[in-house]
Amino acid sequence: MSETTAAQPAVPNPAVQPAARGRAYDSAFLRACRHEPVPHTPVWFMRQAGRSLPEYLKVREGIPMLESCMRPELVKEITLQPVRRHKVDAAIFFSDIVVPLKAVGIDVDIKPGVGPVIADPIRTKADLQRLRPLEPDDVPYITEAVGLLVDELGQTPLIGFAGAPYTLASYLVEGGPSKNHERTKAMMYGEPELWAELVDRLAQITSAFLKVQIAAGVSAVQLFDSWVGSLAPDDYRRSVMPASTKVFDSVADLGVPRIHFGVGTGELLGLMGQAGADVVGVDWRVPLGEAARRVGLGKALQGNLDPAVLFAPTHVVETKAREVLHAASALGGTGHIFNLGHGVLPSMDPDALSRLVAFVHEASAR
Ligand code: 1CP
Repeated sequence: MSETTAAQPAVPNPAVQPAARGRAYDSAFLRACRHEPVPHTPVWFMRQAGRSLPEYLKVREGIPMLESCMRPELVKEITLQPVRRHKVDAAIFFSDIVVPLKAVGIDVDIKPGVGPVIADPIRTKADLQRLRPLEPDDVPYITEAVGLLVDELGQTPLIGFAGAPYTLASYLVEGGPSKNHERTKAMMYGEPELWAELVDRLAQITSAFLKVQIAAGVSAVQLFDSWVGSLAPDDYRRSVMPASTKVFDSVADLGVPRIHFGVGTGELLGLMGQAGADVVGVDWRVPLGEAARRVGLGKALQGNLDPAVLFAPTHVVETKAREVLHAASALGGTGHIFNLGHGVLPSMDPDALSRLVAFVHEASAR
């Protein structure tokens, strides 16, 4: 089932203006976001910073996750680690999707081995009052850390990010990570007005958080809607898409490409394409050719090697990576950013990731 059936010629996206975005403007990553020719296919990995790297574990020792996100020098070091080690084409800012929630006063902690835990979940109209708008002054450490990084990264682009309203709502309503999102969906289906106000407030917080990062100098932004794949298309269209579109619209004129990513979103790709991003992230369940057909004209694609492939022998990783590159080049050879279909897993061998970067660069050299 798909929303769009047109083939996918390379069409430069007029929404991505050639604004002066600093020294990274001509990088392979930003060129690919804009559907321009590239010297090689750019590659980066979601969750490339973090527990797969011994140097990360070392600098994080004894520092709680959310505290580490508020220390600009530490954020700079952790963000740079995978760039130094793997030679990826982009850095992703080290932070977490719950940082802006903490910044507006929500009592949230990231528990080791669990993830974000909310002390008092948001479940009633009265609870919503605790979700006030985010102001730039709430996150001075973000502005400072982005500034340090942009200076240090030079021509390597820095990707800023935020959580999308649905995924943030799932943590706030459930109180923590959840498999079935039952309380979240109960509110979405059963109390549509309360739900609409919740995702609308989250859209404001997310927009403001992205704008702070853009003002400080990030070259692109990614909206993570990691858990939205649990919804049927009609529910997504009705209950989630307006809030995500609001976020994309709010940063449309700021000169940076907007990436939209979720997991298990095969049936939502058409709608996610319409929600407003310039680049759509694809997980490994949908081949890139089919994803392009569903997403529609003019959008670049990001993805989509199954992360678990990295646990297979090197020749298998390379065969599977080559399949992804072939699928992308069949679409016209522009507008592809190589990535995994979801994040790096903590138990992955960092050397396998470095080898994969070198392989993608070599196999895609034009
Ligand atoms: O102590 C630790 O090392 C905690 C592990 C960790 C890390 C390294 C968490 C807890 N967050 C992060 C950093 C992080 N989170 C980054 C920057 C690093 C990078 O990408 O290189 C990013 C982009 C995120 C975004 C994030 N946080 C998402 C969206 C991405 C995705 O993987 O889908 C989500 C869903 C979260 C919530 C979260 N934070 C941490 C965990 C373990 C989780 C997931 C929990 C769950 O299963 O619900």
